[in-house]
Amino acid sequence: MLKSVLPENFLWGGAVAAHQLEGGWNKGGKGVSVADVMTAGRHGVPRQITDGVLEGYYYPNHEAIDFYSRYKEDIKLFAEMGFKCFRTSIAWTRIFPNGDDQEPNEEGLQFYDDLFDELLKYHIEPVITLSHFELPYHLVKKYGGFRNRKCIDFFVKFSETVMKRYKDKVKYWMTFNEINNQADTSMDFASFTNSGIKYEEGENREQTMYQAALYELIASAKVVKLGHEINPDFKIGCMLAFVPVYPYSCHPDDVMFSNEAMHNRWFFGDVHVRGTIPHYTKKYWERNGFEIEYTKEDEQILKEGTVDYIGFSYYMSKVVSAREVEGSQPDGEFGHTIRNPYVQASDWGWQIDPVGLRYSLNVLYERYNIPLFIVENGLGARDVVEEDGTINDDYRIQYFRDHITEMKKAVELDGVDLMGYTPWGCIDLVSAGTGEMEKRYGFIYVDKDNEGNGTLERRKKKSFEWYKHVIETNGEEL
Ligand code: P53
Repeated sequence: MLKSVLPENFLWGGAVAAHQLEGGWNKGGKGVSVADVMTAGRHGVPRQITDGVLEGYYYPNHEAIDFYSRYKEDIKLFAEMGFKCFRTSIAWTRIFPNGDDQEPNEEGLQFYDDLFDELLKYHIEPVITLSHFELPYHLVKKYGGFRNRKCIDFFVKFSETVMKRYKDKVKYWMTFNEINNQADTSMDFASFTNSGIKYEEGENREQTMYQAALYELIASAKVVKLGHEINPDFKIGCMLAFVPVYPYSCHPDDVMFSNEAMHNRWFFGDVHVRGTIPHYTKKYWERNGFEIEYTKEDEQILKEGTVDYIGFSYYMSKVVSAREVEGSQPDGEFGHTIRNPYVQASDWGWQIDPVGLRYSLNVLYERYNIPLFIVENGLGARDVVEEDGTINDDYRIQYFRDHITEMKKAVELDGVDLMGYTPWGCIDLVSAGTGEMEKRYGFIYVDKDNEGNGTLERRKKKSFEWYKHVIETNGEEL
């Protein structure tokens, strides 16, 4: 064995989410989730959210890649790559089809028992997200999603049910996937997928967002506390979408502006890790006259339910300026962003910035000093199947090589405590943002297109053998 920079027990693997690959949307007693009422969009064209499942629309998550019936075959391929862990989520609607049901659905519980057994057969550790854009649609219709405090209890009940059931099979958990996406209130997508919220005409979106987010943070804290009681060995983390925001220039106003912009990320991390609502957020609420409801008891729970580690996704960085400058483009979250001239972007406009990963690992670890886990990273790209059936995704290999190199520097040179690395969409799946199949991330190709045509056949890409070797050498040979 080569001497390596990364710890021996480093969790190499891959990441997915139930709704993006399972399919079987109405099988085994599963209820309708928010993902089941979203149509396909594409770059620049948002996914439509329909009022329930309607005739005449194409819903890409309904079948997805049919992992629901093919998971044994797929896990075998993950095992062949040498995965130490596999990150997926539990579809809430398989367990509580409506979200407010009295009793859980045994068939759904059994499905995940079988899935986890299959992983453990190959010594692959399941890493489980409790809520990954999969809220029961019934909770949207009846309660208005997480704008309603009742959703705290529904989430806690769901989490308690699965944590008890799988307490000897699953050790690593995360509560809410990319909980901070909703900070961008300009997109209907983020509030709907995070919190099951459809904004109403004229409502103060930001106030609603903060209220829902706080309820989720309280729910998360309750689950962390409860989880540790169920099994003291559990490691329970949060999950942040970490998109660092750089200042456009050394103009002090730009530097200050980027600092303020980062509050959209830190708020969520600060509550999860420090257990208190940060001073800048309280001031922001006050200045804007937001009335956010929470009790003394909630504050106590936040303190008692701080997370064990920070799971985060890293795909890109952004650039902001306090002024309109050349190359500014409108951005819902910050008014406008600027195209970074020093980095390339993907076909979907995501700026590829490997150094930004090392930067992110540093700022997160400096701020919080608890273990970090990169639970998503990767390149969404169009792949071509050659005449001979091969898929030569050298661009993807290059992306991973560059990011893993920077990740290793953060560990070796900067001393960051890093638990593992799970590239996103290790098998091609439905894009969350656009609903496309052809925004591919996988080491494994799935024969299916944006309209839903294809055999669903699986095929190894060139990156498959490459990643296998990376794991074999614990990241030494890239
Ligand atoms: P897609 C926005 C920004 C960063 C990550 O995204 C994001 C999003 C939402 O689209 O989502 C995460 O599929 C998310 C996954 C998602 C993945 O990144 O839009 O946790 O569910 O698939 C990639 O290319």
